[in-house]
Amino acid sequence: MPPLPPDHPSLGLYQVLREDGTVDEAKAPALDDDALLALFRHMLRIRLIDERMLMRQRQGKVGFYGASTGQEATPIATAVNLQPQDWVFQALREAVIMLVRGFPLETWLAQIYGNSGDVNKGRQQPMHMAGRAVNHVSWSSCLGPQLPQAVGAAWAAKLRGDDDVVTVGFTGDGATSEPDFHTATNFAGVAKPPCVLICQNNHWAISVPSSKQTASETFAVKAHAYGLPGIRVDGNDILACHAVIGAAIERARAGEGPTFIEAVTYRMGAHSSSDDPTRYRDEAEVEAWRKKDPVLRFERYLQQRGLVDEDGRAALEKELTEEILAAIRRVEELPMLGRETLFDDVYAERPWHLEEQAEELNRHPPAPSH
Ligand SMILES: Cc1ncc(C[n+]2csc(CCOP(=O)(O)OP(=O)(O)O)c2C)c(N)n1
Repeated sequence: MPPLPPDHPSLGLYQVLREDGTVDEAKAPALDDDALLALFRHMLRIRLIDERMLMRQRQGKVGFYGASTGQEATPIATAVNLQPQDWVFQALREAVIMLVRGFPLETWLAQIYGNSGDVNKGRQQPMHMAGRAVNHVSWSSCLGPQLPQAVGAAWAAKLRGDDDVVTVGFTGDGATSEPDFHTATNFAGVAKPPCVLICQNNHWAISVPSSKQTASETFAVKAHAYGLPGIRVDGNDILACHAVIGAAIERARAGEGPTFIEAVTYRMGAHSSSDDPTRYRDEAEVEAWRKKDPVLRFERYLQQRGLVDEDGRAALEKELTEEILAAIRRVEELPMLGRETLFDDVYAERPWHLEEQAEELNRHPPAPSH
């Protein structure tokens, strides 16, 4: 078989927004000014949430945080292309999708605190969000399962005749080395359910660079071996992400099968609040990627279109910061969950052995709070 041409979608890089903020008009998705401004608002909002929550983690208010800084374009472009009946299976850095789909900020933040405002009742690691109201499934923290889950849910929708449902599953570049990636992509190729699988290639899996993760030229090219289209998109270009992910979702909805997308991006901060990236990566590399910052790049474009100026940005940042700080304040006032809730939701009716354990727990006074 002849080699794939170098401009093949799985080897090239689909880009709409150049780094100077100018646009390739022929490829630009048809978005009006309001839609463009909404994208910018979502991007700035999660950027500010990430900043604030990392501070709260350092202040000892929350135990863990995984920021999406530098990677905002892909999840936001996904979210705005979804319909309410669609399902999302996130990895660590896509929780913003819930917010874009209308999940309340306060309830979202409460998951990070694991307090009584958390719909998961404090049973999940922070940032492993779930929200039934927006069809968003919690990440288990094991790398990989969200892909077979997305493929399986899409296949179930197809078997049930729910023809208008699309599922989206996310993975990092590191998690493509897990068996689940191969199982899911193979199954997607064979069963052709209505799903989109997205790899956020942020170049690092904690301290392991993507160059050590695979000998393939790209991650997208792997999809071809499994019989589905693989497309490589500039993950720091929200217009390119919008066009490519939007088309893949539409394709899935039209019954034309799954797509695998590699979004080429960069984790600008630490892997999580438990990580110190200065131990393993070069500051010059971070600096080079900072110049490709997806928020700044999009802002340059909006400035050129006359949609945002310095004052407008400052006003928006002020408004969003006030919203975020007020939500944080309210969430921090919520009580922690009572320990008796430990036994809730395990069974529809509580069996005798859990009843016994709950009674025994009640006989012991609660530990003093710190
Ligand atoms: C099966 C499994 N192995 C190892 C880990 C530990 N671990 C947590 S995150 C991570 C790196 C993930 O990298 P990547 O998939 O590229 O996603 P990113 O965090 O960069 O978004 C590792 C190795 C894990 N959670 N699960």
